[in-house]
Order: sequence, then C-alpha cells, then structure tokens
Amino acid sequence: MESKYYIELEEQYGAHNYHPLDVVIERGEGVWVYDVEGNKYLDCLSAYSALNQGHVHPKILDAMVEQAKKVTLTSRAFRNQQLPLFYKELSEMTGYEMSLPMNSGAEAVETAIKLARKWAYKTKGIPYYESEIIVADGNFHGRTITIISFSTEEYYKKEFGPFTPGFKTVIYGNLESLESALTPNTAAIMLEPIQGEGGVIIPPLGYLQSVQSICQKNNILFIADEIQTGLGRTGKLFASQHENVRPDMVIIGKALSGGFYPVSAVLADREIMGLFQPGEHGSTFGGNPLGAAVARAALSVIQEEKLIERAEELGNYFKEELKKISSTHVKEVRGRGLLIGVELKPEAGGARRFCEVLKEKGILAKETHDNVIRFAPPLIISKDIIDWALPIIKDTLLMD
Ligand code: IF1
Repeated sequence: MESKYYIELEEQYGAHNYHPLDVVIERGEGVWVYDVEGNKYLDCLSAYSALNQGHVHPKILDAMVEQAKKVTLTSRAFRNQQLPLFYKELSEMTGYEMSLPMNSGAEAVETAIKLARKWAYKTKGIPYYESEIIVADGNFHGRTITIISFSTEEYYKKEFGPFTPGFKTVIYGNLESLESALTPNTAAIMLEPIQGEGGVIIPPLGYLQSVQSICQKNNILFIADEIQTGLGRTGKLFASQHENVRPDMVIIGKALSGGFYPVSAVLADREIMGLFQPGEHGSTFGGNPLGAAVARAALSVIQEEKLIERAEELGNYFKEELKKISSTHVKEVRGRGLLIGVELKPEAGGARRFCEVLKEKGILAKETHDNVIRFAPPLIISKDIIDWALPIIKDTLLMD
C-alpha cells in the first residue's frame, strides 16, 4: 500500500491534533527510517530526543523481548526484579539517591509538582494550599490540564480551561524577573535548562547558576525538566551540568527508554523523595518490569557507546558547519551538543517549507515555533553521515 492510503485512513479515523509531514514510516534502523515506498531518510528529529540511542537499538530490543517473554506487568501492588535494579543503576549514573518512575514526561512533571507542593507544606512550612511554583514564559512541560495551566502559548491552552492555580510566570533567562516573583510561599522554580519547543532557547551563561543560588538562599526547590535535554542530548548527562548546577529534582523521560516504550522518572535525594507515603502517588504501568528492563538497557547504551561524548563532539562539528552556510534566510544557528536550532528570518516564509523540501531530499526535520528548524539526530550519528547531510541542508537553505 502507498503512503496516500495510510494518510487518508489517518485523516478519516484519527483525531486531527497533529499536522505531520506526509511521510509514512515503516521501519527504522539506527539514524535511518524507511517509508512504505522504500525511501530512506535521515531522522534529524529523533522523536524529539526520545531516540538518542537510534531506532530499534539491538541491545534495547533484546532486553525488551527477553523481558516480554518473562513478565511484563505486575502492578506496584507486588514487587518485581527489574525495578530495584533500574533504581540502583539510575542512581549510580545520575548521583541522585532515589527516583520515582512514571510513563510519559507529563506524568513525571505532574509528579514533581506534587512532590514540590508536599515539600512546601511538610518541610518548608508554607500554609496549606498557598504554595507557588515559578515557571518561565515559553515553557513546554507537557499537555495535561495542570501543565497547560502555566503554558504561555495561547494555542496550547486557550480552549481548555478552567486551569490549575498555584503557578507564576517569569521571563526565561531574566534574573530580575525571577527575583521579583519570589514570595515566602514560593516552593519551587521549574525550568527547562534549554527550551526545546520554545525554539532551542539557551539562557544567558550563568543564569542556571544564579537560579540555583537564589533557590538555596531562599529555601526553594530547583526543578529541572530534562525530559528533552537530558541523557546526553546536549553533550552532558544533563544540560544543567553545563553550568555545574545540581537541581533538587530532575525530570527525565523520552530517551530513558530509547524510544521503545514510555518510561519517565523524577530524580531527587532522600530528603525530598522520601516525603511520598504509600498511596499518595502511583500509576498502573509506572515502574513495570518491561519498562524497567528497557530503561536499564537504554541507560547502558548511553554509557557503553559514549553517547554523551559523541553528542558533544559531533554536535559542535555539526553546529559549526551549519554556521558556515551563508544563506540570507538564516538569522542564527545555535545549540548545545546535538540539539541544534537554525532560526530563520521572519521573511523566509516559515521553517515548515524548508522541512518539506528536506524531506524530499531524504532528511526529516521538524520546525518549531514557525521559524526554527530543529536538528537533533540520534546521538549514534557519525561524522560521515553529518557530512552527507550538510550539502543537502545547505542547498535547501540556499533556495529562494
Ligand atoms: C508532542 C514539543 C518537543 C518536553 C519537555 C515535558 C514534555 C516534553 C521539555 C512532555 C515533550 C514533546 C511532546 C510532543 C512533542 C514534543 C515537543 F514540540 F511539543 F514541545 F520535544 F519539543 N517536558 N515534548 O519537551 O513529555 O508527556 O510528551 O512524554 O507532540 O506533544 P510527554
């Protein structure tokens, strides 16, 4: 069957909450995907960084198949063998004493919010239901009602109120804005160390450091949403580490499963994570043995294949080469590691049309915020493949 057939089916029977590029992917392997017509594409989106390890990584596949043959789901009413090993390995890799597993990123964000609120009442002593969490404009933390309640993107929230109270918005990257939002009831500040959806926005150097010291001074939790930036993507395990920052809580997801199966987690030390009591939080699938086995394999691939170092080295190379392209359409090339944004000038006619042309030439990339093309290939990409892609990207950026 041809692409057209599947596209029509999808349009007829599926909710139209997406506007995908018209490529129907049938198979993926490493950095490559193949459509139903057999065309081959370089995946420069990596499912928004969920595929840091590449498509269908054989080691993660094996772990998944082997575990699926044994037991997939126990619920947390009972214990399983995989979860404790996952906890231990995650703690050893990240340096946080404890973690709490969920499934999607949004669920992990919700978990962090619940934990921060509980900490506010039990530890900080904020009067019940008066705690405030500070977030940044341009944030993206997911799609639940609570999370969109503090989105500043009208399109994500306008039709979906009423909203959850208890959040305050400050200007991303601006310390004065943050300081003036503090009150005795501030429980936490939650930020993306680099705003992915916001258009690969990197805050001014020193910002995260200063946020950390403001938090320490005022007894406020620093929560980093590393769902997109974490697990090697930016050339460090966590993007916060570019500024030697150690947040009180770190939220991870996406690449935690190498794209096989949704696994997310909140990381924190015992002093904070220890506040959750039995029954206060949970999920049917969170922490299940299949997910835990997949996540363990996904983490070990990041380490064994030195994906963090690769992201750093190849990301710098890719970014510098992109900067050399002198296209009148380009306003700025920026990024950290293999999370790179090419921002086009407003008069370039939008990033989408460039993504459409790239697709025709065998590269899948996705526009964000109208004018930014995001290049975020799997971290297993090689220099040779980047060198293959660069002239194609150049030709595309040089078109009228
Ligand atoms: C979609 C965006 C990226 C995230 C951060 C939490 C979540 C995400 C920093 C929620 C999810 C995804 C969701 C996906 C597209 C994608 C995205 F363009 F929408 F914003 F990556 F840039 N925190 N980001 O980036 O995690 O619940 O989805 O597992 O289509 O909504 P989730």
